[in-house]
Amino acid sequence: MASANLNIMIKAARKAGRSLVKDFREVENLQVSVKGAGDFVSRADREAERIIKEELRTARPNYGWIGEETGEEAGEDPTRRWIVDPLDGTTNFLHGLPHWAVSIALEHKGEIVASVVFDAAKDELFTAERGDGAFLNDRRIRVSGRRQMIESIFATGVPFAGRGTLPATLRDLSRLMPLTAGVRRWGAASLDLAYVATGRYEGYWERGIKSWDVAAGILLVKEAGGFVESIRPDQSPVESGSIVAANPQLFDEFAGLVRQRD
Ligand code: LIP
Repeated sequence: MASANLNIMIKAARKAGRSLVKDFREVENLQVSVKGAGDFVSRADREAERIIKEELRTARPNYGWIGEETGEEAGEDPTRRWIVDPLDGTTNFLHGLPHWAVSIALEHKGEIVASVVFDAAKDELFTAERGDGAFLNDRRIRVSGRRQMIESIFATGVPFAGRGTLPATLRDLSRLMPLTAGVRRWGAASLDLAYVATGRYEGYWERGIKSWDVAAGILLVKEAGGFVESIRPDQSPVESGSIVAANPQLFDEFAGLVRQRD
């Protein structure tokens, strides 16, 4: 049984998802004008955040907030805040690729306690609450049971336009690709974590990532039986800007490779 807070989050994610699906159908028509499409998607993104904020704020006016588009706002209750990415996978959305999601997490005293990642284009709703397991459309999910790197698929994000973390990511790729069944780069961190939680792939890592991209997905992986840490082991995976997640059988080997310095 979902808690009241999770139900509020699901309602907000579905409402924003409906608005985004409508806009996504328009994107193809706008591809002729790249600037037009870019502006349109920024508006769609901001509108989705507005919808989510209105829903969550109406239901829980005293919680804090951090959202990709509107930044951080303290709440009367300093122990609870929403961490929201209204449109994770913006570049995919802009290019008409149906791989993007609404991501909403609830943090309480520094811990993520409830999560929703909603892939509205595929109608896949991933949810989790601390201690209650993780679900895809109400069906319980588990991380994969694979034990061999060579049979396993891993996902990452490659920084666009050669941002600062590109050399480290290329080093990771050259180390991992010969040892695995493949590396995927699908462009939506929240879904990468949701896919680790469902066992679609065995692990995911990324550098240069924001809290709103990963907060919800982190709880999905943990509640599905997986491990998640920052690439720097002493830091928080939500806040540190780097993340490594995998099933328990492969976590140490995989994280060891990602953490290796040369
Ligand atoms: C994106 C991520 C993607 C990552 C990008 C970016 P956005 O989020 O989910 O996987 O590689 O750097 O952060 O900007 O689409 O919400």
